[in-house]
Amino acid sequence: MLDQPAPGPHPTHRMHTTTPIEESTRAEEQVAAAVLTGLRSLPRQLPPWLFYDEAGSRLFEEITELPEYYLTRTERGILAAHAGAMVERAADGMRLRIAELGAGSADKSRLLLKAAVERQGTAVYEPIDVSASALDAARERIEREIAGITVAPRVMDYTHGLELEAAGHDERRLVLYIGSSIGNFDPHEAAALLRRVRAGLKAGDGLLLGVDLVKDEAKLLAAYDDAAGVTARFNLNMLARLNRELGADFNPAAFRHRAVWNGMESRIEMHLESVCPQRVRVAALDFEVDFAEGETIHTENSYKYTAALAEQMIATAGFAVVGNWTDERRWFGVWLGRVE
Ligand code: AVI
Repeated sequence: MLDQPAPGPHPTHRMHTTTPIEESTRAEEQVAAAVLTGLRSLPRQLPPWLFYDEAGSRLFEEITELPEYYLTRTERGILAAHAGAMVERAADGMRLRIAELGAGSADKSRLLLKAAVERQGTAVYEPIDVSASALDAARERIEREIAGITVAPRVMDYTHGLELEAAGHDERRLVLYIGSSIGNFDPHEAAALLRRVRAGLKAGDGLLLGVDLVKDEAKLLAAYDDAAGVTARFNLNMLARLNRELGADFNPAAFRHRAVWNGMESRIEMHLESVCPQRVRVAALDFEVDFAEGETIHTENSYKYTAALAEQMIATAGFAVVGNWTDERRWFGVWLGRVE
């Protein structure tokens, strides 16, 4: 994966002792299990982490550059304007070491790493991801680009919590969870995930959380249904993945991308809608599924928060809110929570 960690349960919980073959076998089993459960359930659903095969990760990178997808650009602007203040507040007079959930969005985390180096000369960066190859790429890139940063990658499924070596007693750890990835979990799961992260930290450590905020419905819908059709390709790519990995016979032309604003739940939903009645076979699962015309497979939720609800989530997870930065339009928020 590139910029974003796969939301939801990860396909593998990598242990340092497993071989690459064992890992890929386990990943295949987890894909099979998720697809069977999701296509059996009504309404049909597939988990969003299935988006991020190689092609899907590339498409997601393309999404982040789209004119309609304001999230990445807006968060980057907030970090560019306030990275120094964020680092200073998080460090609170101590040295800072920076961990990141996900292998590191090149340019956004770089702003914070540079600010840390400017402040204290050197800093340790711990990207955390299930993908060892994504971590290798992040290490190579960051060490080449930012003098003074030592990258210490951690292969781990952070959705199960953090197991990090204790920071020095003159140090504080700041965990970055940016990019609005938290929005891909339902609010209960999101608070539980942050609570597990909190359990792996000590008093004084921090969480820097990027959250997409509720706004005009048309703006939200455009961000998830762009004119160039990149998000549609990203959504439909999931079917191509199942054809390749599970010998399914989805005809991607017989499904269309749909983005819907669900105001009651405060979330954008992504669906794949069957354009005709059809039967799909998934050979590896020896399983067939019928779709009526108009029936959908629900592939993703992207929750949008009010500032008050974002702060409530952070507080529920056991952090004191000690900083908040936003953009002029208040479209995106970055919060700093501290373990007390
Ligand atoms: C990764 N995540 C924060 C993205 C989002 O906006 O929910 C995934 C995405 N789905 C469609 N476009 C982008």
